[in-house]
Amino acid sequence: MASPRSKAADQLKEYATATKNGGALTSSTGAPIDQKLQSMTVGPRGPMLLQDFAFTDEMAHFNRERIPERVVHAKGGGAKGYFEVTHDITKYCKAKIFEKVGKRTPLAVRFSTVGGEAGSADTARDPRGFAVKFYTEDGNWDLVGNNTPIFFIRDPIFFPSFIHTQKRNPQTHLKDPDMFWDFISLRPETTHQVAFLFSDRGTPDGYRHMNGYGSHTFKMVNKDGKPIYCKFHFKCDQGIKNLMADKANELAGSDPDYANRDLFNAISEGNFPSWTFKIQVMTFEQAEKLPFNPFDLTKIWPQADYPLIPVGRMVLNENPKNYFTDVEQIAFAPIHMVPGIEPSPDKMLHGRLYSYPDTHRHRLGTNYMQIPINCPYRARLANYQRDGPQNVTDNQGNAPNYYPNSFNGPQDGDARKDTQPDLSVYSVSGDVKKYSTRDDDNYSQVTNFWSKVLSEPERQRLAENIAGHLKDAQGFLQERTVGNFSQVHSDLGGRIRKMLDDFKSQAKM
Ligand code: HDE
Repeated sequence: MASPRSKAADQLKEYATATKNGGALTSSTGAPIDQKLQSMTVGPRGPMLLQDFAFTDEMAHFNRERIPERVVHAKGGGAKGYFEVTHDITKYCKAKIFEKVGKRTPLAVRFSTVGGEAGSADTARDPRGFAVKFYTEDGNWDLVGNNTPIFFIRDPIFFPSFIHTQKRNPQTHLKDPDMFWDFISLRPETTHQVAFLFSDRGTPDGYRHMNGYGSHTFKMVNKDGKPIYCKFHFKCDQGIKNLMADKANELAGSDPDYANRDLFNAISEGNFPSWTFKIQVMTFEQAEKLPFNPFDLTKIWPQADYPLIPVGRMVLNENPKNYFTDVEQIAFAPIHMVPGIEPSPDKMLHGRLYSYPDTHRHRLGTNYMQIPINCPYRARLANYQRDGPQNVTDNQGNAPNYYPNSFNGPQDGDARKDTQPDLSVYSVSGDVKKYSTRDDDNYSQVTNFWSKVLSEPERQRLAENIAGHLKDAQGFLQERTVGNFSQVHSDLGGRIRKMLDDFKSQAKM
């Protein structure tokens, strides 16, 4: 029996059925091309003529086809859909997206792995990116999160080094367990996220069976200008499903595009994945009294104290028409916020507020916001930015290009006497210095994860997954790492040490 073909496998067949006749082939100038099956030569054996524009036009474009891949999150897949409000949270937030129950806002998402290159396997043990762009009437709001509520580090100054340790050794160009475990064990704030990563949730079964988290603490502001801290959660309606380590490894060889294929097929078959969107909130007074730093990205807010509040639903019901335009060129940035959503003081978030638009200007160019998938098409765009490479708009026509001006150019809220300021007002104080956060309680939430969240088989798999990777690092790194995990729980440290010892005795046999 022939194997059943999926929607993804039949993409070209479906195009042919829908299109019937592709029309005349043209050059990039729109001129019809007479012959595309042979180049133009003097005599049948060559040489070629430079006047063959059908050749030079295409070849020159081909030579420039690649743009830089994302420095992290290079491999990914995307989709489009909508957000629908199911519960009223206007007492917390004035953002237009939450205006009223039943309101729908279009969106685009990109899911990704983190460390691998654009062609790497979807089933790698790695966090998954979970980035959402909401096209609101007040501009685009990007919630650029992961499938984990926490992260490896709590100070952005470590990010480039941390990522280097997840990538390739500068000489061998190989993934290097020494680099990985050296950094992890030198910086014990990584322990929480590493425990999550080596648990079953480190290898989700595709992109449809995982939660998403805004991860950082953000601020929501209501129409009276009152702010409240918040966290964002996308709870997966399909149910959580993870791949066991053996299966994930097998798929890495047999179907490295497993997650992308799964997402594309599910959406084309009308099996639309959805997530329930919830928030946690914390008042400024509660934040003051919290025994730990509420802006520390290596920690969660306990749900018993800060319960999840339902808000809405995200549905993905449309595949990208073109991968490059809709997924490769999509440019998310945590600083793409809208009135009603603001940053908290989280320094990791602040590092990211700078980093993303900067990398987009390198990867996509100065005018990356004009690319259709990034353009805030539901808002009215009016500013004093002009020109730049690859400007493809009307460049705001004949409107004045400086501000302030006396000639009716677009005005800011103050000049318009807008009584609803976009931003909340808050005050901070403190001594300017570089504060070390190395010892800000790296273990107690991980102990809770080990003792109260994981079942016994899950605990055993966590220890096995760690030991199976750590065994390839040098002895002193193994020791330091076991030391850190022993601070989570002596049982976790003990199990890893025992497994490492077993590996050593097996190697001697
Ligand atoms: Fe990112 N991250 N990141 N990150 N991140 C990027 O932006 C960065 C962090 C996340 O599908 C880059 O466009 C810094 C946390 C996702 O296009 C870059 C820091 C979280 C994606 C960048 C972090 C994320 C990225 C690379 C520490 C979850 C993919 C290409 C301060 C809450 C988005 C790009 C997509 C991508 C920087 C940490 C999520 C370099 C500096 C924490 C989902 O700008």
